[in-house]
Amino acid sequence: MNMEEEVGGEGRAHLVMEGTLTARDRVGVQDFVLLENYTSEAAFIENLRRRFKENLIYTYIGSVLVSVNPYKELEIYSKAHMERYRGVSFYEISPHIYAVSDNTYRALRTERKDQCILISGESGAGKTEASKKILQYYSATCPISDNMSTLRDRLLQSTPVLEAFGNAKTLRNDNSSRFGKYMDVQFDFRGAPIGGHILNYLLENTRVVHQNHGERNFHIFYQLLEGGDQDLLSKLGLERNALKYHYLVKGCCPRVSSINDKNDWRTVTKALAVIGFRDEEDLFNIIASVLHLGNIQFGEGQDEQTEITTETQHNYLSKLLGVDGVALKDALTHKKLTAKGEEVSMISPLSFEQAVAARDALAKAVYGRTFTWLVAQINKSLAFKGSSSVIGLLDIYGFEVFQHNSFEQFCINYCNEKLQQLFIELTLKSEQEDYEAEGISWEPVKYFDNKIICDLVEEKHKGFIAILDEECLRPGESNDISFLEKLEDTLGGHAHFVTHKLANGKTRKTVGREEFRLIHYAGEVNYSVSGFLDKNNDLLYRNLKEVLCQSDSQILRECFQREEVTDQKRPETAATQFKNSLAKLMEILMCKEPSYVRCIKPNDAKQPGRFDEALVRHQVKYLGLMENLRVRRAGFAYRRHYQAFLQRYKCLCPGTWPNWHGKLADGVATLVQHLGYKPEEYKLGKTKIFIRFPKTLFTTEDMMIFGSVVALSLQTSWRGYR
Ligand code: AD9
Ligand code: MG
Repeated sequence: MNMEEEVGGEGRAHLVMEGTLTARDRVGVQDFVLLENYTSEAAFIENLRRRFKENLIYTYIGSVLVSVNPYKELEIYSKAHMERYRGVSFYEISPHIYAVSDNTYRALRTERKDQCILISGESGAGKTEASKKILQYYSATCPISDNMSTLRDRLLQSTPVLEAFGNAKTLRNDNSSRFGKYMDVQFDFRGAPIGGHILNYLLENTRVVHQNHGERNFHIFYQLLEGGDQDLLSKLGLERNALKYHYLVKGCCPRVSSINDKNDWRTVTKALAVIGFRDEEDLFNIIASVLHLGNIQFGEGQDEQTEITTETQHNYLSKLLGVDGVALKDALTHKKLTAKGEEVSMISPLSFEQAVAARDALAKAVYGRTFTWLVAQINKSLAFKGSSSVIGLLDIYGFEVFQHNSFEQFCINYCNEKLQQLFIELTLKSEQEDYEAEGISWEPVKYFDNKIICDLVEEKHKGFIAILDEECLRPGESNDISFLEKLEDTLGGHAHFVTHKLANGKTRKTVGREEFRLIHYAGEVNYSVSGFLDKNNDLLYRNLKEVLCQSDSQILRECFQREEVTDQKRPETAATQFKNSLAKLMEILMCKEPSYVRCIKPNDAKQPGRFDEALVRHQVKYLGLMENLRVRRAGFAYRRHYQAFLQRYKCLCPGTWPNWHGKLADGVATLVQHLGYKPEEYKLGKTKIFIRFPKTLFTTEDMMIFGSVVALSLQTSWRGYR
């Protein structure tokens, strides 16, 4: 039983109880801005720990929700809980993901401004679960427009489909999202969901051909093999045994105890039907073709040329891809050399290693593009054209710092720099606007503006990505090390870029010779430069693209379009594509009112009840939570509308009790004078009182609790807290 139930299941009572000293000692404060020692990381973590032990997994920093993964089912997501949060003011009731959902929805309705909820945190922290809970909340509590119940089902069913194709078992999470996701939910003028749109980011498609020990490929492969009926498998030339497929055995764990692939297959095929999917056969052909591709082997043939030695696999492969077998064979073992700007020149045979790389590049491209195609199909089925207001949900990878960091971590951490910038701009801006609107003078907050790091990465011509792209333009002449040297030449001396070379000619021991370090807003990260060029380049040979754009498969023809082959322009590099899609995302988010959910993983063992302080401290740092709190506390800890403040505390002052008939501002002034507030403790704005220190509020709150007015106070409302 958690604290809420202990105090009678009434959130308001819970808050009041949390206001008392004894309860506060036990369950901590429900809003970090109430911490006396708000600059202390230790106090912050202790507050999280206390609450976690009491199953209170949610805590606020102002309006930011911090969520700690309980790794067990808590009885806090029922329909009754949803009802409890519906239409209730944010601070009136204990922190919850439903409070954020509801508050965002009401802001959309009343302020008529598009909203977004940004969910971040490291792998396994609970981002995807949080976003599902938000969607469930909306689908359970929002009105339904005429004929729109199917839309609601489609919105919900898009999740299992995307998870099947985009999630995988990793060491950190049995259901890890291997792509970033931004989803718009559209609402009509009555507040009913009427449409949706999904943007996907940076699918980790190297997983298609390689998995680390203890990890799996994307779920869909195992689901198909376990759940697909025998007729289907025979048609696809597949055996019901994951161990037979090279692409599925690299991580040595085809089965996972927490996953039931057979059941999940049923869920996914049903979900595809709900979404109105008609190309299932084509889609499963492609999934099967990737498995056959993995089993294609090469050997040495006549004239010492590389050739395919697995004829049966090749036959299945060309049939499933809907392409000419001879042409495919040719394209897997040869490459077309094109002189600058001209059409064909020479066909050159590939070495064994090159053929293996070409095969893997094809598998990654086929899978990756099919995933993007799938997102486009879901979007078609959710599409609504007409005027609507929008709540966006962003479920995207948090800051990543591993023992070994590479191109993927670089992209992810760059993304987090951009989100931090957005946070600073939007939060500080709205704080400032609030003070200005209320006519309150205040000291501007000093904070670290990470624009300098974003510029370092994305500046035209001399930024990190520009240098990387330039090196990719010199195939044969450049490699990862020459790229590192170029970085040193251009960025050396920048306050946020470091290599092993010190200015005095000596060597820095903490950065390897093939590494560089970026000093991110959240801390330092060393990246190994190895693989940067390959990962940034589009490695799929042109002749393979040519074969695929002539496929019989409708899906593949949409994924590999003729213009790509005929167009002489170089395709955009991975980093530039990512940079551009992030810029678009920032534009989308910038014009919305943001809410934040910061997720924390309490232990690496995925176990309930365990709170590993060192691990949590690491995340508090990389999520920038202390900085969040500092910004939030820089001005005034609390602000409340006069009416709400008077309503709650008027009983503490004979001058305002039982009713104040004059101006609200005068009533509040009378009240705080009576309570002995010192001038430096508060300010009176146009419509709100601003309280600088939490202690002031606690003292007042304690007077309410310990005085003879408990019963009365429980009936009064606590609205308009901010
Ligand atoms: V990743 O970056 O996609 O690898 P997420 O998305 O942050 O990661 P996810 O939401 O998938 O993590 O949560 C991981 C697991 O933690 C889930 O599969 C659940 O088993 C567990 N979890 C997360 N949140 C909750 C919760 N609120 N209640 C119960 C939870 N279990
Ligand atoms: Mg996830």
